[in-house]
Amino acid sequence: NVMLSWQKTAYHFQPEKNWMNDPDGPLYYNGWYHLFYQYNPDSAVWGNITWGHAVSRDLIHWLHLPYAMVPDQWYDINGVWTGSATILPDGRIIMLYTGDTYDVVQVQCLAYPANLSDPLLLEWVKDPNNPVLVPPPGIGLKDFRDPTTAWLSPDGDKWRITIGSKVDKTGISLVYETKDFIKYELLDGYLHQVPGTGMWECIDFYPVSLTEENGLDTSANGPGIKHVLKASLDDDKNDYYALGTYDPIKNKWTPDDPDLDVGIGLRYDYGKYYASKTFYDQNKQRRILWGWIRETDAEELDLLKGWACVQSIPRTVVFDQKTGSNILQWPVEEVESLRSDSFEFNDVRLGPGSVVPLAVDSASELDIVASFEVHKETVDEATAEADTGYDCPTSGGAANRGILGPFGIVVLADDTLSELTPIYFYIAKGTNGKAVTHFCADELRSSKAADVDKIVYGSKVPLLQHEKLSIRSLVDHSIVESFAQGGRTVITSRVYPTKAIGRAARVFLFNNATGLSVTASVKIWKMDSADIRPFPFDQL
Ligand code: DQQ
Repeated sequence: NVMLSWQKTAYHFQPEKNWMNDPDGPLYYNGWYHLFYQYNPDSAVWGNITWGHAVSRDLIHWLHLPYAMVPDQWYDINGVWTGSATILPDGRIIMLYTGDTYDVVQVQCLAYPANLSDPLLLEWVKDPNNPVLVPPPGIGLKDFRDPTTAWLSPDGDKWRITIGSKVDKTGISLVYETKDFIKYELLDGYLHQVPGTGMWECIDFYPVSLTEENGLDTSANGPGIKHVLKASLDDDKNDYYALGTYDPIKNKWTPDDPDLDVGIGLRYDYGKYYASKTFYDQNKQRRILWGWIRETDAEELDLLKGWACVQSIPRTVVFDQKTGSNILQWPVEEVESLRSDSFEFNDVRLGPGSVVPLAVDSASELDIVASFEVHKETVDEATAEADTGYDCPTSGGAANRGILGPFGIVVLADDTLSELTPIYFYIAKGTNGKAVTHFCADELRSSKAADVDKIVYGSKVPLLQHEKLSIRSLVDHSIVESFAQGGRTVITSRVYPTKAIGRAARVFLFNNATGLSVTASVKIWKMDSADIRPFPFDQL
């Protein structure tokens, strides 16, 4: 039975059933992490959008709570859409979200917890002044959504938010200033705009420290700080970010590198990953990123299985001090509490064309850390003959052999490799003649099932001299989240094996390069399932 493999994930957050999309208003309050999310109470496809709500002590184990907000007002009757939380210095919590009105206009609305002394923040009140913002002149009635977390204005007595939109094909970020979150003033110009990028959904805007490992409060600015601007492009359904500088007086953000501007440069994730949002975790002084990961099977199958979509394992986000040109994403340390039995394979030599099974069975829930040593001299010499212009998505996948790649791991495979998902590096020649390392995930042979996407994902990964190549992969039944070089390049895959499931799921090392030997060392942990309890729960 093919549907056997469509089992739910074991340690990724998802509702008990039905459809989920964007993470909303994540926050830490009084000992609990709160996650809200776009939810359809009635079906496994998008619609009737309501705010689901769950709480956790550690971002891994969750308690489902009653809906935080349902579409019950004229201004959000067509959907309580995406929004963000702001915790004010006096401890109040502000929730701003987009309402889709009875006549299908996108407006911004204000809500807050009914009772701040309830640590679970069960009940939410919509402000009687709603909607607090309607589309300004010149902005399409359906192009005005997803308010960000607020940050303090330079004089410190007002708050600013940004909201995504577009003018013709130019993606833009409008900025509003407010004292009370009820009355707003639209600031002149845009925080930023990029021609050709279309509608910007779910903008995120936050500071990162150039020198410290910790995350920063959303209002932080000054020397030693850069700002990340992220937009979710409605046109191609990917999350693009860029590093830059925020001038709060001019209210302008400028990218460090115009060639790597928002929407044309770097992505958070080169697989399935969208509508993400960060929050500052004041509990552990870190910035945490949540992202929505949709299914890549047919909609009929989602309806049959009764559920669709998961949230990523939350990731910490920091500036990459080594490269200076990207952020680093890494699964929150709490996920390591799920690690149980471990297996180590050290100094495995992988000659050209080798496939080495690793003695781990029931390999559907794993945390894998693998490193690969290649000899620099070999790479330098061979690069001259290596192929130029390699690109994971058009490469034909891991079966295609080059001089210096592919090599890496194979997950969610069965014994005979009739199903397999390779996660790998491929070294090619860049346009300047120097070696460029690519990081890919190949779904082409991931499933015998017909009605599922089978794509090769990936992109370049920056590498410093003398660095080993490294992969971290979180495998959870139908999802594989993979991080190269400590999180410089990330790929999330949804795969639906029909044979490589349960006890039959295996993991391999491979080297399909023709002109390169690599030495691999791998540590693998089996992962326990997360405890995600329905409401009402017996005990806390
Ligand atoms: N999802 C929400 C919108 C947002 C989109 C609606 C992004 O607010 O723009 O469910 O996935």
